[in-house]
Amino acid sequence: MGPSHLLPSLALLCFSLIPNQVCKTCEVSEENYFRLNPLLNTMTDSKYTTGSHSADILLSLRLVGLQNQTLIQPLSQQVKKEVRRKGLNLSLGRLALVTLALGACQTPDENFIHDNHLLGHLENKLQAEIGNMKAHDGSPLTNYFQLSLGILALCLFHGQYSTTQVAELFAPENKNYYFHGNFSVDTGAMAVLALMCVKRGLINGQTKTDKKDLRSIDEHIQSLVEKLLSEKKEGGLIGNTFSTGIAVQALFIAPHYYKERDWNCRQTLDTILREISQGAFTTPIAAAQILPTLVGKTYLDVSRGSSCASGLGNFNISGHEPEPTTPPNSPSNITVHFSVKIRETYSTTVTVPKGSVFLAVMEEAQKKNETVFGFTVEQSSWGPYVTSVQGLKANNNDRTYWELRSGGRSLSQGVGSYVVHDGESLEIRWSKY
Ligand code: B12
Ligand SMILES: *[C@@H]1O[C@H](CO)[C@@H](O)[C@H](O)[C@H]1NC(C)=O
Ligand SMILES: *[C@@H]1O[C@H](CO)[C@@H](O)[C@H](O)[C@H]1NC(C)=O
Ligand SMILES: *[C@@H]1O[C@H](CO)[C@@H](O)[C@H](O)[C@H]1NC(C)=O
Ligand SMILES: *[C@@H]1O[C@H](CO)[C@@H](O)[C@H](O)[C@H]1NC(C)=O
Ligand SMILES: *[C@@H]1O[C@H](CO)[C@@H](O)[C@H](O)[C@H]1NC(C)=O
Ligand SMILES: *[C@@H]1O[C@H](CO)[C@@H](O)[C@H](O)[C@H]1NC(C)=O
Repeated sequence: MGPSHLLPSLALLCFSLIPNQVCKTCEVSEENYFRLNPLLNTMTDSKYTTGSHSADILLSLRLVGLQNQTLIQPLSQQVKKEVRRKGLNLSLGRLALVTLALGACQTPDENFIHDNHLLGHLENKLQAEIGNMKAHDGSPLTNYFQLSLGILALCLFHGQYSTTQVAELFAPENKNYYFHGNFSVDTGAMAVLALMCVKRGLINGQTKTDKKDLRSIDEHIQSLVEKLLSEKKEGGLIGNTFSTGIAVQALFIAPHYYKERDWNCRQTLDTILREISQGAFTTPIAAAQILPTLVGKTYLDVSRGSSCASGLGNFNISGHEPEPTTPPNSPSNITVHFSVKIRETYSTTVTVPKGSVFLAVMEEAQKKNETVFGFTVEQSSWGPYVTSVQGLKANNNDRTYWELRSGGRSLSQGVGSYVVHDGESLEIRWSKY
């Protein structure tokens, strides 16, 4: 019996820990599945089918039990192709997502993991991250979100990892949980998922039990859950719109660590459903990260084959909603202020069509003055990520990055998604996280 059988399913947890009522209502009910359509449409939109997020989409669709092979098969091919093409150049987190996606729901895809020694590669990449932390003042090659994904994949598929190392790395005071001193909800939540899996392995005797490791892992989970709950916002979001999905997964899987009154799950669910209808999850990856949560699934269900059959099952994707009608003959322009801040601030004013995203503003500015506003992006699963401006490159070892800001606040979307407004003051700032 795998460790996954130790914890009762979510439904059973509800009976034992939280009044039945609360739990039943904290999942989208079948008659409301249509409210998930915008998510499924975004995730399966053919304009996004290539790209580095296939694993995230495949994992999400499999977790919610979607059986439509017309959708699943091309994604599965895409994921395998990515591994063959990029091989060991995949980051720890991408490799972990690939493993989770191919290993989910006990399909023949699982063989690919073993045939291509993905677990061995994950083990090596995890050690490389730890090596980098030793050489660079505790900074990993990537980040703690990816370390957690790596440990989660190793834990679920019985790879090798040291629980002592995990207990040391994931102490809640570690700087990698924080950006600018702010607790990163996404990072903390992913750590809770990984730690809960490791804890199950220890209790279950899957991994050799060391009482000290077990105790400290337990304390870490407790403290991280408290931090997550302290990031609860009015309306029930935890962190922001995009971190709430993973945060809720963490709270689902760790119900012993908080009291019922500490969190109104229903309120969180309702807010998310409202945001879906308002079009908040328009990038496939954002949709993929929230979807499992809404049907009560967590990444720990990956190794629970049976749970894949439930959920959305043969749920029919309704096909595409009519695109929101933008009046075709009004290409009106807007004017925005844009500046690059390093030590000095370099400013300009540019005109872009109404409805443009941040990236369009940067491109306009670049046309005006390549030296000052020249920049590079890299495609990532979330869209274009700004890697350099004026030739100055972000570096994980120094914890430097290009931060997007508007009117003095940090943005919660990237240059490819954030729609700019007339008269807005945008800034891209050389920052340390
Ligand atoms: C770690 C992280 C960062 C690190 C990345 C560097 C590092 N050390 O790894 C730092 C702190 C620098 C960062 C910066 C930003 N981030 Co960030 N980040 C994350 C986090 C926690 C994990 C990403 C990850 O490794 N995923 C797993 C791997 C396997 O996937 P990946 O695609 O290969 O990962 C790469 C990209 O995700 C990229 N990346 C990280 N953040 C962002 C944001 C955008 C918009 C893009 C296009 C790419 C990108 O860096 C990763 C490592 O190379 C996610 C949380 C989440 N829920 O996904 C937020 C998250 C993706 N970031 C987010 C945001 C908003 C940003 C910023 C735009 C913030 C800002 N105001 O400047 C900037 C990016 C600006 C730019 N230069 O283009 C949002 C995106 C929401 C959205 N709808 O677009 C998320 C979801 C956090 C949140 N809940 O708000 N981020
Ligand atoms: C891996 O990355 C390196 C450096 O970015 C590159 O030179 C090499 O060709 C890549 N290998 C593969 C198999 O993509
Ligand atoms: C950190 O938190 C403060 C206070 O909530 C907020 O004003 C600031 O924008 C946050 N910084 C970043 C980069 O998210
Ligand atoms: C989905 O559509 C198919 C064929 O159109 C139909 O047989 C099936 O019952 C539908 N499933 C659901 C859950 O509506
Ligand atoms: C499966 O997905 C394809 C592609 O999106 C779609 O055309 C087809 O109707 C779906 N089948 C069912 C039964 O939902
Ligand atoms: C918007 O700007 C473009 C390019 O500068 C210009 O060709 C176009 O006429 C402008 N449209 C309006 C409505 O001002
Ligand atoms: C770009 O801006 C810099 C600094 O303001 C200035 O020295 C340079 O002449 C400008 N180049 C062009 C092509 O306008």
